Amino acid sequence: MKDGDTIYAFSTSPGRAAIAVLRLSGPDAGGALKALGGKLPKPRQAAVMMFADPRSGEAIDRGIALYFPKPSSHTGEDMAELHLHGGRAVANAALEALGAIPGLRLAEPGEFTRRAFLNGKLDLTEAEGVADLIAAETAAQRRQALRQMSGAAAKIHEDWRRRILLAQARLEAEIDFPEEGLPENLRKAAAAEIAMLRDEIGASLKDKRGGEILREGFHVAILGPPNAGKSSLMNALARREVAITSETAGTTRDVIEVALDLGGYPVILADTAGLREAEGAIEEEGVRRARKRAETADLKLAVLDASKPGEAKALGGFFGGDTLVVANKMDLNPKDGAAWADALGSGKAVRISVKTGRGLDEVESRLREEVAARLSSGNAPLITRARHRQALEECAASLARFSGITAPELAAEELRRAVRALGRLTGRVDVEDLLDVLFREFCIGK
Ligand SMILES: Nc1nc2c(ncn2[C@@H]2O[C@H](COP(=O)(O)OP(=O)(O)OP(=O)(O)O)[C@@H](O)[C@H]2O)c(=O)[nH]1
Ligand SMILES: [Mg+2]
Repeated sequence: MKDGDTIYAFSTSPGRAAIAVLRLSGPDAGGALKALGGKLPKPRQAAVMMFADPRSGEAIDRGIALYFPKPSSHTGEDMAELHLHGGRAVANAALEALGAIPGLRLAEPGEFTRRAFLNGKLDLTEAEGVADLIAAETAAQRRQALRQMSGAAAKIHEDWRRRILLAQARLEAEIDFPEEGLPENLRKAAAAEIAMLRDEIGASLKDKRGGEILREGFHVAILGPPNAGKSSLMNALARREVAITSETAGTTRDVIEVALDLGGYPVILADTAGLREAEGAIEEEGVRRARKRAETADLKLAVLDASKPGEAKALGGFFGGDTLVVANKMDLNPKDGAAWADALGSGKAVRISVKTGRGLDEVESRLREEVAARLSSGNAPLITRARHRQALEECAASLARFSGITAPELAAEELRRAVRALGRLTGRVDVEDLLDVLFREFCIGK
């Protein structure tokens, strides 16, 4: 792979569509567009053109051409766009014609974004924002990705980096010129600045993983005794028959997942096996999986059969915090089962009947509230990936060590480490191993 090559690829998914966009980037992008369209449009102005194969002169399609000379383009290189009709024959003819032009080659997955990154058009978190925006499936995911793509996180990281560098410079002035009578308070100023930064970075780490959960989905595990109506509730919430339900206790064994859009938040519901002393190895494995799911879920949705108060009693110790309790089968006019359900959860249980539909709206709105409370915690979260958290934790740890060190050389070394951790976050340093993995996310339709 050579970065000086001119690359081309469709930016739109393959298959039939009204329009398909073919992009070129590199020194020969303008030349190639001229070869197919006969002329170069004015920079950044759309022009209708007949595109033809330069070898035979045979017409390929009539479409729109755009030309973006460097450096004001997405990649920072000369770029061209051909808006063609989206069909296989047109696409193949255009790709063949471009392939025959010397110096041009098909782009590798993610290569356009990679070039934009290498040319300083976006930092790593902004590039991740682009990938997240393309992958976004709910409104809240879209908002978060758009914010990140627009540089909200990059701006803050860069501000932190600059301030640590300034503190480092102050400290190093003291190390390099100890006898020059530099003001005593240089080190103090550096220490005060770092203390402030520790607070700011510490606050961003205390985000209850909101950004990561929003990106990946909020996991809700449906748990409870066998036959309580867990699978029935999941089907009702999903509005389709995802899981098998039956009057036989122990019907569900595997964990069954379904993705929901709950008021703009992505929620992954997991139905699990009923919790009891299992009958046989398969059910036992199902119960083990249910318990494991309970441990990793962001929220537990406990479903109890309100007509069987004994079951609620037996499960008393299991759920703990982060549990929304639901008392099902209220249509059977239970006596004190619902009261037991109340006792299980921290608040009042939601009384429902999947059979009659009673209370289902309330379950949905309570779920939505729980998710919204976790995911929209005041300030917009900066951290949307484990990679971000790791880098910020390293940075915070270095700053914490800095505050405990008196020898200026060692203190300065901790600041250098902190800067390096932030550099990894934005992609200033140590990115080589990340680039390939990351930019593959931009690969459209492959
Ligand atoms: N009367 C009544 N029956 C219900 C209600 N909800 C579910 N059922 C019935 O209860 C039985 C068990 O429902 P499931 O949804 O399979 O229960 P489950 O909790 O998934 O059971 P396991 O998978 O065996 O743990 C089925 O026969 C359902 O039709 C309800 O609100 N009222
Ligand atoms: Mg079930």
